[in-house]
Amino acid sequence: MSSYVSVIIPALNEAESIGLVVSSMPWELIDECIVVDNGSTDGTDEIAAAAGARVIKSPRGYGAAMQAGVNAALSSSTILLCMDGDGSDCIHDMSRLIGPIARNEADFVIGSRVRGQRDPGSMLTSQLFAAFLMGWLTKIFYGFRYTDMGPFRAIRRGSLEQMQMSEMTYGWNLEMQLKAIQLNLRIIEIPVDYKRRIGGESKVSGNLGASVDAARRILGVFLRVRRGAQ
Ligand SMILES: Nc1nc2c(ncn2[C@@H]2O[C@H](COP(=O)(O)OP(=O)(O)O)[C@@H](O)[C@H]2O)c(=O)[nH]1
Ligand SMILES: [Mg+2]
Repeated sequence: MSSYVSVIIPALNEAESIGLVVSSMPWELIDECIVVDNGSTDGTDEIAAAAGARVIKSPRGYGAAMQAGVNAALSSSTILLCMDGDGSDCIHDMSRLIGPIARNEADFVIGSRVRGQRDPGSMLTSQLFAAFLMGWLTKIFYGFRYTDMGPFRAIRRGSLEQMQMSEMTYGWNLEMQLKAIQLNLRIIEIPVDYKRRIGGESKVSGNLGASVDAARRILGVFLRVRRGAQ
């Protein structure tokens, strides 16, 4: 069975990187590239469109952007690949994320930056610690060991739809990981390389207020999914 792949990239004020990210898409592997913008003021949307992306708008928030991208994917697409728009994720890892799903060996393939080659300074110590803590808690409470909550990942579209995602902020990634365990999906974690952002500013890890909010959301997701609430 052949697969159709939709790439989904959330992008908020990523004018310095989004053009390069979109124009490096491996079109032999993917069928569409959706960039989800919500209020960029630096022309991110126009640059992304000029580089070949389909640009859509979404309500505020990282998870809301991801969900809007999922909803907008072509009806024919069977695999969704998520990545960031700041140039941190490496295109050369994409086929290893998509391959196991296309070959029907997995339903969810998550890239672990912790296990890959990282540019110095690309991940903060606080992010490494959060990834370790979450991996440990997930092992204890769910019986599966993740080593990262990274954004670079591929999932079977039908599996994501089953999850009925509800987290609209930075907890979206973890919600997907926990629900993947709960749904008994075939999960594979692979090492992926990680670079420093090409330009612009971090909206999450490099921003103290946003990091504290993200940590709070992530913990909230952990407790909520654990209780079985939506
Ligand atoms: N559309 C949209 N994209 C977002 C939002 N917040 C972050 N992003 C994008 O999500 C990706 C990850 O954000 P980033 O600032 O790099 O987070 P960091 O890697 O943790 O520092 C980037 O492509 C951002 O442009 C948001 O509220 N809306
Ligand atoms: Mg980033």
